Amino acid sequence: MPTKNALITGITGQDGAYLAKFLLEKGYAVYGTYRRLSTPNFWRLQYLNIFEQVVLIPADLVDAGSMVEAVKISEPDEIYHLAAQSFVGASFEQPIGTGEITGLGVTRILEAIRQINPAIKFYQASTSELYGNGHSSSLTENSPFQPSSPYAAAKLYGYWLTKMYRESYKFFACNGILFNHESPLRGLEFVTRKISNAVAKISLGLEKELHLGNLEAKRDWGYAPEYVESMWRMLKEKEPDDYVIATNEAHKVGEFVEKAFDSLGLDWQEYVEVDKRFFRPQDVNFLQGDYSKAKRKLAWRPRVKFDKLVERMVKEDLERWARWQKGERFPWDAPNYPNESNILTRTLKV
Ligand code: NAP
Ligand code: F7E
Repeated sequence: MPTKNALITGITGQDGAYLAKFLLEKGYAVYGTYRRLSTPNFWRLQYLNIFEQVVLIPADLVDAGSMVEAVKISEPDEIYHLAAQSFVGASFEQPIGTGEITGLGVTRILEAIRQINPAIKFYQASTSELYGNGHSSSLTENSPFQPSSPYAAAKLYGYWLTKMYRESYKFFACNGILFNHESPLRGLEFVTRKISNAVAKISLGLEKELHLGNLEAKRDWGYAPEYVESMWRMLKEKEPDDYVIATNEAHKVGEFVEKAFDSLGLDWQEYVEVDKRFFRPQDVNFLQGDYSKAKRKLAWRPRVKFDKLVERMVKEDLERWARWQKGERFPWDAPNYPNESNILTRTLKV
């Protein structure tokens, strides 16, 4: 018999799928919200072999009633609020939609909790993007926020609402300020997976070049399966609080590129083109997180660091494309993903 019910919003995303697997292994009954799309997006749950073990509830963050319904149906002890329009680049294209989903969506679920059962523990997926530009040293829970994109501004709203419900209504509500975390389940539009997928295809002769934007930006990249465990640990504490989750190392996008090509014996300079379509109206140049508080209070620390992460992502994409070439078919996003060369947007003009 499961001991507890967990509701994960955004169970079809990278973190949602890993967290679902983690919580199932802990004995939870796992419920997850998903959006109705013209083509279902369950590949990550299938890839992790957990699709049959979770209960799916259709809900959209812009539809308050559907969120209330999800909370009523699942009767959760814990809610992990991961659903969001999570792509920073797209938030410049769709700033209003991003505000509705990534910002106001948080209030919709907090209100559902307040009305149905204020004792539910709540995790909010906050982000290192809150810090924005203007920093050059490792960031802590006390560093100032200066959001530099519509995504970051929407997340800042969600961060404060979470804190506000904690203080006003005594909710057990935590902000996890997670720095970038990646994996073979990462969406293909994010730079790490875009690189690992392209490197794998290039090495097998399936692709000739890779177009990228700002190679100078530095990010603190960790491994997603480890980061979802920190979410659970936060909700296990006696008191609700906010925590930075990071590796305390920053690397340039260019370093990721070089390391990824290098891992398959290729020279990146022969394949990579800098393309102005992939620059943002404003980019965050440096992000590095100090996870001392999480280490001290949650006994959490990162294990997979930069080199291992790059190698792991390239290796898995290479194996997938090799299986694909042999005719094997399995749940996977890459074969259906368009070459970004034919995507035009306001900020990504040719
Ligand atoms: P992700 O892969 O992009 O997943 C986002 C999830 O949100 C997907 O399940 C998506 O559904 C769902 N979603 C999007 N719009 C929705 C809507 N209107 N209604 C309901 N669901 C909606 O993101 P992730 O990398 O797992 O990240 C999880 C959370 O952590 C996000 O809130 C993200 O902003 C935040 N975060 C991520 C990182 C990171 O480095 N990964 C770091 C800090 C914070 P579909 O599958 O239908 O698209
Ligand atoms: O960009 C640069 C880009 O899109 C990383 C989300 O999970 O982490 C993520 O946001 C860097 C940026 O992630 C390309 O300009 C260069 O400097 O992989 P990204 P992100 O913007 O850091 C945070 C913590 C979140 O909360 C978000 O939800 O890479 N870059 N060339 C590129 N980025 C992309 N996507 N594509 C390029 O071609």
